[in-house]
Amino acid sequence: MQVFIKKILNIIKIKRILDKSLAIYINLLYYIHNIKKYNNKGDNMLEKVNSTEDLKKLTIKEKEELAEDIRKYIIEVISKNGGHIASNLGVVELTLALESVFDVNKDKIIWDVGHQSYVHKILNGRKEQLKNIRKLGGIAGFPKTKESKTDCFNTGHSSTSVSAAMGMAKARDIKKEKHSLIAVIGDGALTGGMALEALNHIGCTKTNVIVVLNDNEMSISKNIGGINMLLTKLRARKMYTISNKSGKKILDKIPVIGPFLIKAIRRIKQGIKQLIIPKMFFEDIGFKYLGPIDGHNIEDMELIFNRAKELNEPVLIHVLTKKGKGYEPAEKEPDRFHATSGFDIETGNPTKKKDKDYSKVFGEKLNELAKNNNKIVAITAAMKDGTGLTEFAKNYPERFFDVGIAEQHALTFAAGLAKEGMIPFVPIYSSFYQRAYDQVIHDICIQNLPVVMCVDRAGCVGADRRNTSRYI
Ligand SMILES: Cc1ncc(C[n+]2csc(CCOP(=O)(O)OP(=O)(O)O)c2C)c(N)n1
Repeated sequence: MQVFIKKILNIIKIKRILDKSLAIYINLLYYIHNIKKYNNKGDNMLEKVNSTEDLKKLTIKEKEELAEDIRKYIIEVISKNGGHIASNLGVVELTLALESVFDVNKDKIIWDVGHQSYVHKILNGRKEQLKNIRKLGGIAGFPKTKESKTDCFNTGHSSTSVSAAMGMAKARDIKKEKHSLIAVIGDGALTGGMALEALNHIGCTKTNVIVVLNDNEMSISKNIGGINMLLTKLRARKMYTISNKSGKKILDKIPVIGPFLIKAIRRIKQGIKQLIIPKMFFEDIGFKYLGPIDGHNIEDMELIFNRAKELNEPVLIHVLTKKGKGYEPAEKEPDRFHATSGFDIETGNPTKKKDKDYSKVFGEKLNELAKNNNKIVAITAAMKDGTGLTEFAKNYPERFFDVGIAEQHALTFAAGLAKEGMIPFVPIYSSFYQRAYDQVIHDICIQNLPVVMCVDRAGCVGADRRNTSRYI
């Protein structure tokens, strides 16, 4: 009996020692974690990151800090130089997650329009040069293959990324190479016919391309059209959240087996999600649809991108972001901050008063004419404010049409209106009119239809009118 009691006491002693050791081990882990946190406090993460190799070494927490530093830097620079600020603030986490998972030196990321590529430029050798963005001799505001190997395709005009990615993917397959092709396209750019033509091609050929749909519900102004209606339905679905924060925190505290449990639970959740999401538009045209996912949650995005990387089929990842994220004036007025000249950071007000320009005069005159002639209609391809049609849209909503980023459709649509006796006015920046040459010739000129084509920002334009010159 005595021996038995002794044994029990020994077991209790051993258990106590083990408990104490475990407690010391856990405390030690917390201590190391806190020291790390303390050391990082106040540091500028952006100063430490000079490449995507540096980025890949960071923890999620550090990447979140980096995101904030990048935002501050972009706001500082663009408040002086002007530029596409709202779109860039919206893709900070998205860029960090993409360039953490994919290898920019091997994989190819194509930024549609390319106006949102500042974060990519900062991470890929142009942190300092950003200060000279859009200045003579400075770096461009759009991806430029001449600037960096990591800018793998020049963009500027909307809706080209998916076609280019498809072409590059087919070349990869013919050459028997192995890398990922990623097109990052906004919900605005997705209204462009070319993007839909490319999705159609990829889906039916089952080409391994990843399309990241950056959905912020905005083109330059609020996005419109049937595609937007489809996205609204998809947005209403419960967000695809993988990192359940509270559960994860508890599991994280269990040393050794905790992380394994988290991974296992995530896999199960992903499997279930795939089962319960019914077939939908993108799936019906041949894509695996993943999403919607929070475009400001780096950890969730990394998990999804890693998953997409493993799949050998067309994948569309629906990411929800906020245009202007992190800078209040831009969050409140994302359209004004889509592309801005210099502004005061505190108030968001422009530093220079804007002179009355061509578009304003055009808009005022058209308003006046439309008052006495109800056959006058106005069409824009997602550029209501830029082309001076804001007042017209307010005064004559039934005679105003925003067709999305669809210049070709805008012109043939105008031809149809003109054929039936209306007088359509179509103001489009000269740069984007190029999209509709065939429609101008085939549908309007040859049929001699009275469409008034208003070519804005044409010829050699000054610094105030960057739209024509900036792509050169
Ligand atoms: C063919 C063409 N038409 C018009 C434009 C002008 N434009 C530049 S960005 C943009 C809106 C793009 O919206 P989205 O793709 O949703 O990107 P976001 O800025 O919202 O991130 C437009 C209309 C363009 N670049 N190309």
